[in-house]
Amino acid sequence: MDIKDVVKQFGFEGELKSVNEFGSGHINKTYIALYDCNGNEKRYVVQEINTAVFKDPEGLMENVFAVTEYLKEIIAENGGNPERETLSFIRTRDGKMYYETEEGRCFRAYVFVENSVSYDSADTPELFGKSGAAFGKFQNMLAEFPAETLNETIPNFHNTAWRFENEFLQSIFAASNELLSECEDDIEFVTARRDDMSVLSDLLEDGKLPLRVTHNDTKLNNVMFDEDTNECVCVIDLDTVMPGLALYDFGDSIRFGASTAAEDEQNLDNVSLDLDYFKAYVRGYLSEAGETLTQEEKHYLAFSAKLMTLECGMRFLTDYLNGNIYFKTKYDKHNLIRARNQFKLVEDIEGKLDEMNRIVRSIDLEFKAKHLFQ
Ligand code: ADP
Ligand code: GN1
Ligand code: MG
Repeated sequence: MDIKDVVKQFGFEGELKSVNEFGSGHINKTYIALYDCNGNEKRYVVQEINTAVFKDPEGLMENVFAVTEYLKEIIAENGGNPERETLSFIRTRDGKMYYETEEGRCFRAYVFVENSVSYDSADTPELFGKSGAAFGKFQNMLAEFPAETLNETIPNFHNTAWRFENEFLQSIFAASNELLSECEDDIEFVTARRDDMSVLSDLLEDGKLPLRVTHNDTKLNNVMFDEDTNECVCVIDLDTVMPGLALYDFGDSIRFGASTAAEDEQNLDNVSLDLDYFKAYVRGYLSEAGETLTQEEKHYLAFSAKLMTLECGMRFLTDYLNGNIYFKTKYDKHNLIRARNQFKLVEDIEGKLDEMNRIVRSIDLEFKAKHLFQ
């Protein structure tokens, strides 16, 4: 079905001018639909949900509608602009949360956040720090949301040990000898870090870390910034909002945004963890979430950056061994390049963990001291 016919299924105002593909996500397909509305340009975002990854689109849309409605109330109570500071989903003409074509393809639509941009990398630590504050605030706003009412759209999403046992090892068993010999060192790299994988899930199971409503995909390009002021406008890409650990969100942000290189940079000499970016993110994040987080959570912030990077690298490697069936790729070895990039970052983080822990402790103490004297 043509994308123009899909777009017409939603209750958009005006006359359709164009539909163009947009964004750099690895899973869904995003389009911007441009409308002429009495001489004014109006844009809408239409996305095709990747149903191979999100097998329950109904459950996914229930989550995003529930979370965005909840956020809108909090934003309005605090004097903010609910239409701009969270996503606004638009139903189909017949009132459904998403449109399903006869072939079973699923599309949903939301209001385009005008005058905003997303970044694949931050030019300055300050900008990255603002995304930390945005995700910290997002976490706080959802602190009282009844997590048990959310559908677990992808079970075990950040359960690294589960992914190792059930996905990574399976991909090794099924891979050809040729692939296995090409990836021998990479497989060894992951396996050598097996003990790290269950650290957070064990703490959760033992009740030492609280279950929270989390975003689970906290890449920098999932925050929209105001084009004029460069202040954060809203957090987007809510498909993976589920019960989880605050540490998943913190760690994944660092993995993506505090690296000195893009996720698929091939020259590994360019890949390392920038401590200034890390520091700025910790400051932004704790400025919003510092009072909500437990000491145990803060204790594992730096470690979570290592674990989320290892997990993501392992997922890229798994997909490479499986024949590239999950993440969008642009060339044959794209997933292998991404995996090696993440492993280089893991190694670098390992060498910097003590310093990262010192940074977290000192910023936390600084905020605590400020509160004492307020
Ligand atoms: P993906 O799952 O593919 O990452 P996203 O929901 O993050 O999809 O959307 C991809 C990109 O589209 C974002 O990085 C952002 O630049 C843009 N985008 C998404 N939603 C909006 C919106 N409501 N307003 C403006 N731009 C948006
Ligand atoms: C995917 O869709 P996107 O690009 O925001 C993936 C994340 C990975 C990320 C790696 C549902 O996110 O988990 O961390 O790629 N999303 C899903 O860049 O698997
Ligand atoms: Mg995204």
